Amino acid sequence: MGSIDTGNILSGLDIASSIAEADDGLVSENPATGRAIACVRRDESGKIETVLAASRVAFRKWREVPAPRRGALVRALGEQLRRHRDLLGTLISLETGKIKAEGDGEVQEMIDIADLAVGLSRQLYGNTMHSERARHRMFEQWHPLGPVGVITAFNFPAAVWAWNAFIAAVCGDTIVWKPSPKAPLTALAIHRLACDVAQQHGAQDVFGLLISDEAGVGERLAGDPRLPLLSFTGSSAVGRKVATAVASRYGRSLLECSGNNAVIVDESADLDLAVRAIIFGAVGTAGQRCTSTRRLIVHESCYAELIDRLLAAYGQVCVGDPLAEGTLMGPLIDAPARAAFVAAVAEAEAGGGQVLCGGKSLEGPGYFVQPTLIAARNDLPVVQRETFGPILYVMQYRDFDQALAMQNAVPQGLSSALFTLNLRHAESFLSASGSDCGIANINLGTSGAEIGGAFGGEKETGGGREAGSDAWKTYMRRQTNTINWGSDLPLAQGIEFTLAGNRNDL
Ligand code: UN1
Repeated sequence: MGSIDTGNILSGLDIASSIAEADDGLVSENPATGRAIACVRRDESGKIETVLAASRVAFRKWREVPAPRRGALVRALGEQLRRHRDLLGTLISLETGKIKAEGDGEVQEMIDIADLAVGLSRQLYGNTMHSERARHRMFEQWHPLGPVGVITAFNFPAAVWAWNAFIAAVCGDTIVWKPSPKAPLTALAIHRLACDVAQQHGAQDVFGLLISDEAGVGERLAGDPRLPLLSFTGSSAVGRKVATAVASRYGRSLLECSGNNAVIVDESADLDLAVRAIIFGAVGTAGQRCTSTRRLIVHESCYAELIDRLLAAYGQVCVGDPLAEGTLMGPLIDAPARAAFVAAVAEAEAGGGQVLCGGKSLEGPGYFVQPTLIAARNDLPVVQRETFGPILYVMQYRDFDQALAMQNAVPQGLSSALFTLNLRHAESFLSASGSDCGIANINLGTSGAEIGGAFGGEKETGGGREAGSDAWKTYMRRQTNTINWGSDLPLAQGIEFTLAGNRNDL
């Protein structure tokens, strides 16, 4: 870590001047050392008003810019991200503790969604329908929605903003971003790049930013009718409050909340594939993805072998400096996250769970813990919850239907995976009575989705869909148009509506 020159990174990303000199700013901490990286100016609560007002003014202009030209701005921003991929990837790694390859991967995810959004800017298609009335034409249009609030979490401090911001921008919306107060430097760096590009395209204030650790800021955004859409990534508990507040003002919310993702391994599975996918899913990002693998449901015939192989693999996971080569797992984000990990292990043990490996937090600076396997029942309360850490609960099953039922028997519904070479199991897993999750994979893990598909999940995950496919529709308002180009006024459903005494020609 000593070899990393933070000053160079901050100046390379042109945010050195945004760092507060005073000590009373928001501290960005390096979770690998527990030490401050820098102190960032907090936005005072008055700034919310300024940012929202500016976003509204910018929206009036931005919505009139042709969509392909809006796409040109996003393309330029994608180019900037390509140029800054290494620096930004390092900053993400430094600030969140994810390993450098994953920090870089997150920037790549931004670049990918930029490419998708640019293409989309020429494809915001509406349907045309055949009218039942003669000389009538009927069609739908998708119009920009307005300023979109985007509240993101620490674990994907960059990519999730890009999923929202790039799609929203080509849709003609402006964006007000409240990043996690645990990753303010990444937010500043991205915002800096975005504002520079927006400025060059005459699109000031399309991208707004609010850096704050006050709980009230999120609530204010949720309650503000100037944000017709609020995209929220975080826990289901907070998501429920956001959804309620937004719904009570007839706003739209896009929720991406907790996951409790399972991998099922059946008796026909290719265990080489399964072991690799499980390790990436459960240990990658120190188990701090919403898509992280949290439960492993294994057929009794291969349970012993798979556990043996996992134990061997877990023993080789190098935990340490996220920026050092060879490290596979960095620290948890902060002391409360580490405490939650320790508490979850204790709760699982108290409930009859058996720690097969790991289970401890590590001494020394930083918030490191051990990658952990626990044999535990699916219905234990701690197994039913999402703990953001590298804990994988393992369990056995006998019949495939039982495995499916176990996989679905949690309150969350984000991601799921089945390892099988059995066609019937695979199709059954993907069928209407199979996995109840927003994401269901065969022979690959629960995490690491590509941006081309719609991303999100059901039940307490919140039902939102971000990124690819037709997720863009959430960022626009649909208008159905009918034009009568004839000289009669026929009514739909063949209704006759004639004034008494008049000729029947209405
Ligand atoms: C998240 O953890 O909030 O599928 C997003 C994945 C990543 C995104 C995770 N592409 O794991």
